[in-house]
Amino acid sequence: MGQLADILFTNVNLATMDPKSKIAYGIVENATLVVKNGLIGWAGPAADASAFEAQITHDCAGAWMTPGLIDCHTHLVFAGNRASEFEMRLKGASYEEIARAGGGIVSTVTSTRAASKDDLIRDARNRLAALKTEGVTTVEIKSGYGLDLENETKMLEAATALSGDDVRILRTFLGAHALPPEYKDDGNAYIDLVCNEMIPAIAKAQLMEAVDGFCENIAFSTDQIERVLVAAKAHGLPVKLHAEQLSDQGGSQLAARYGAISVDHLEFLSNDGVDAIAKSGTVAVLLPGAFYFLKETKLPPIQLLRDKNVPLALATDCNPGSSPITSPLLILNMACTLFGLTPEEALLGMTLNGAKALHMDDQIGSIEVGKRADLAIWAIDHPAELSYWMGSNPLSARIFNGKFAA
Ligand code: DI6
Ligand code: FE
Repeated sequence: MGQLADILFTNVNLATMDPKSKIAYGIVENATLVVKNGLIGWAGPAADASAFEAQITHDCAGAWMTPGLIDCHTHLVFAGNRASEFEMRLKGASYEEIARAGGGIVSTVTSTRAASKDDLIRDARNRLAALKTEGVTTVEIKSGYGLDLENETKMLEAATALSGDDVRILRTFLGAHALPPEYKDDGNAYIDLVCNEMIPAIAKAQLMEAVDGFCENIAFSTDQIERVLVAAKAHGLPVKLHAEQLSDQGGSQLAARYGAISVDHLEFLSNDGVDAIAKSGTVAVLLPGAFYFLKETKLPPIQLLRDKNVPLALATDCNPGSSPITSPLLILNMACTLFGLTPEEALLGMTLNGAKALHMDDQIGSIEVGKRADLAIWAIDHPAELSYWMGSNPLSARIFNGKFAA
């Protein structure tokens, strides 16, 4: 009798994204993969596989398997939409002008505050379904459209309710996203609320895995953000930062000093900023969807980041203002066409480096023995196709925690 397995995948080509592999994409052709107890039990060339006896044997008929995709930066929970601002921008108004005139993030805050938790869950579930349809198995969801304890809690509870037996959700508290109308002209008082009331209460309720902020002219200064990072650290929480999206504020250097797991956006990242995050081991999360939708022209310093070996992750940044995008495959394509990533770098950005941006790379993000069996099977002839097709979806199956998931 062979070794027992839960699922045996045969006749499959693997893009393992295993960092130990010397081969592009960590490719193993004509492979076998074994799932046991929700984990990857064995993976390698079929010729090397010993006899396995499985409850389910799935003949992949030459299809490709990758790690399940990871969307490490989203604002998936929100109410309403901002199509009218899209129209205003097309008539010449800028994202910053709209924000300063009381639209932008604050308009989504108004609709999110008015929505019930069930409304938020229902709308976000549709967007989550779209992500899953394209092979996503892990999603990070930020708060940041409540901007008071009650509504930030409601958002994070909605995010919690979305996690289930077919997807992994990680929650990030983004109280320092924008200044709520009731604190107009008093950013410091709002940051007091974030640090002294919201972070302690949300930490106590165990509703977040990390803390984020928006360091920008139209949001919070480095001094204000530093107080948020200090409060997060005091609660033992890892930090991330929206940095250098519309201007260079030095947010990345600040985040690096606090050992941030990621800094995100980075179009205006300076050489000093690159040096700082390279030293702190911080992941650079690139968000080409927001770059595209805001018609930005300044590119993140990709070559410098590569030269300094900064891990590059990619995400949809799904949100109603700057990136109303629920297609991770489109993001892979945009990363290549707009930012010049190779298809291999792009896939790494939505697998292993996405996992790194969530401090989860010991458990997910690559096909390696002992990691969670979060997998995607694709009807393609080469993994570069994942970045190549636009508007078609070659996913043929998604496996979450060792089980076939819809
Ligand atoms: N930067 C972004 O691109 C999103 N948040 C942020 O800090 C935009 C959020 C929005 O416009 O609703
Ligand atoms: Fe964002």
